[in-house]
Amino acid sequence: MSLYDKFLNGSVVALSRIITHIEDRGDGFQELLSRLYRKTNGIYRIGLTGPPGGGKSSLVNRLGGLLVDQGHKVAIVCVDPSSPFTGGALLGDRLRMQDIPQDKGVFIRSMGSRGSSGGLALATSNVTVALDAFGFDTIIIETVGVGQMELDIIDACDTVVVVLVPESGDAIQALKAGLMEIADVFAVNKADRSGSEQMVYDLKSAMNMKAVKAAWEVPVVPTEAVNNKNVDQLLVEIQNHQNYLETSGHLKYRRGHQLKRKVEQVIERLIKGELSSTILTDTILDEVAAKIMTGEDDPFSAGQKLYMRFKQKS
Ligand SMILES: Nc1nc2c(ncn2[C@@H]2O[C@H](COP(=O)(O)OP(=O)(O)O)[C@@H](O)[C@H]2O)c(=O)[nH]1
Ligand SMILES: [Mg+2]
Repeated sequence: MSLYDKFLNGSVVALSRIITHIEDRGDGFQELLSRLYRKTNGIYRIGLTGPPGGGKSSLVNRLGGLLVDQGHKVAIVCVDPSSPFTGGALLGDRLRMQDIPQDKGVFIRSMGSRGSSGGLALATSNVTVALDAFGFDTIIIETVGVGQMELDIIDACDTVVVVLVPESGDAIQALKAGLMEIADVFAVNKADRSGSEQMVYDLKSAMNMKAVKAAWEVPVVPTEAVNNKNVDQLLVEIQNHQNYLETSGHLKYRRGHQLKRKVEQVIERLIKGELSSTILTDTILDEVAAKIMTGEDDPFSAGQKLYMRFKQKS
């Protein structure tokens, strides 16, 4: 039986191997993705982001358990751009997620920077295609919210949960990182700590100050992931948002936007690959830089000439 047939038969081992193959951009992975894409059912994507240490993994763990109890087939993907590790969940996350029993069928995968240089967002959405085709109906994507790359990943989610903690400066940091704009739901985790009520109040005020009132009012939910307090309420708000997306027609709009981005990313990646195998090789670039240094050439006309060479070849 081929790997693909085993995958179709529900083998988790085959799923893992297919994901690795996609991440490594192994032979024929594009064709494989096309085939898988035709098997997808529109998996619901929940994204959790926020500063490190806020309790995202702990919340994901609880949310995953609650979703399974509701009868969902859940996959969890932890994206850590700073980590070179790919594959099984990172040790720390695995410990925090250990109370999701394996027999509950939650699939956990972590993704690091390995094998997806410059394309972690694309790699994540490719992995989502495989999970969707496999039959999961809900995916939770956790990523640290600090940079553009992470925002790109979160941009591909249907419901975005921004996780903050009641610490001075956390809200400001979130504002700076552009997390306020992308939040569909706020979780103020570590609500057992002082200052959480103030934080909830501040976030609600900030949301109310928005110039344009949106049809969806962003809820702010205090949670205690460690004590499993109010995480069910967080899930209620996530699912309210899901209902809102479906009934308002926004889901179709978001998915359309995501697909446009996806096609863009596929093309960008193809062109980038072609560039680095034709005109952007180390040898060529070394040569050009040397010429610029001796004054024989300048970066602008050198770039233009290389570009013309590339166009003639393609
Ligand atoms: N006091 C308190 N600690 C928490 C809570 N939730 C998570 N933590 C702890 O915060 C630390 C970071 O949690 P983690 O889930 O790894 O955060 P992440 O980096 O955002 O994924 C861990 O030591 C957790 O046990 C909470 O509600 N209250
Ligand atoms: Mg984490």
